[in-house]
Amino acid sequence: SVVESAKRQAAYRAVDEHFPPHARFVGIGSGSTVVFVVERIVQLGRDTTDSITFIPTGYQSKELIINGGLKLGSIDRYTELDIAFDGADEVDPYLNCIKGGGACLFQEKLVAICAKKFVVVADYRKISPSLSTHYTPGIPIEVVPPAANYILSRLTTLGAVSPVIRMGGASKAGPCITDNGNFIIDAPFPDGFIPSPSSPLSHPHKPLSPVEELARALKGIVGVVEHGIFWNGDRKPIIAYFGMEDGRVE
Ligand code: DER
Repeated sequence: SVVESAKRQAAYRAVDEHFPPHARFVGIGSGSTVVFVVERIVQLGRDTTDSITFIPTGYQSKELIINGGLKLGSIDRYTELDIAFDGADEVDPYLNCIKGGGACLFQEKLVAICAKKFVVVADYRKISPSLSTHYTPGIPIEVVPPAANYILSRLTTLGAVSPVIRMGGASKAGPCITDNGNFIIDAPFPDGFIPSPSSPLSHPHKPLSPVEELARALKGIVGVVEHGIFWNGDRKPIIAYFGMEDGRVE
């Protein structure tokens, strides 16, 4: 399909252009686009990959690494990674992202923050003028289950519209349970966030962008483990590759 080839194009270009020749530790994200990242890395051949340890961001990612015949490591052992590749659910013009559609955002963010370089790969559907306008479930938030209902009420006061606990759907009765044993709340902010450059930590007095304001507020709510807003400001720049409908990669 057009979307599948767009994912593959983005993933292949990202690996071709950013895979460090002497990498030792590489983070592998979750979702369907990162599948093509692993596919491309495997194509580099064992002479290249045998000296590298690959760090997963959850059970699906772990399976990807194992099935690719790649050496599996873990983030609790290796916390300084050369690079991490991952997908995203929505990316604004400043490369602020919403992640968590696959409910893996906690380990994804942990691996991303430990990587010298964080590369997002996505198809054209993820490009958005303002976060939470195209990805309508809104911001995924990992929460400790007993706090879920309290957090739902706090999110409403922060402007979320009908936030919900993500259910397991056809694959599981009751709430979705993350790889860390927590719930996910999806918090829609239909008005979106004014896209703006992130304020690097080096300029703490620079006013925070609206999405950063919310990110900080979310972390202040008792019971919130982590949220799916990834932005440039908190660390090294995010690099993004988008597979377009016409086959181009941007
Ligand atoms: O949960 C996430 O953030 C994943 O990276 C995922 O949502 C990316 O989506 P994809 O399956 O379209 O790559």
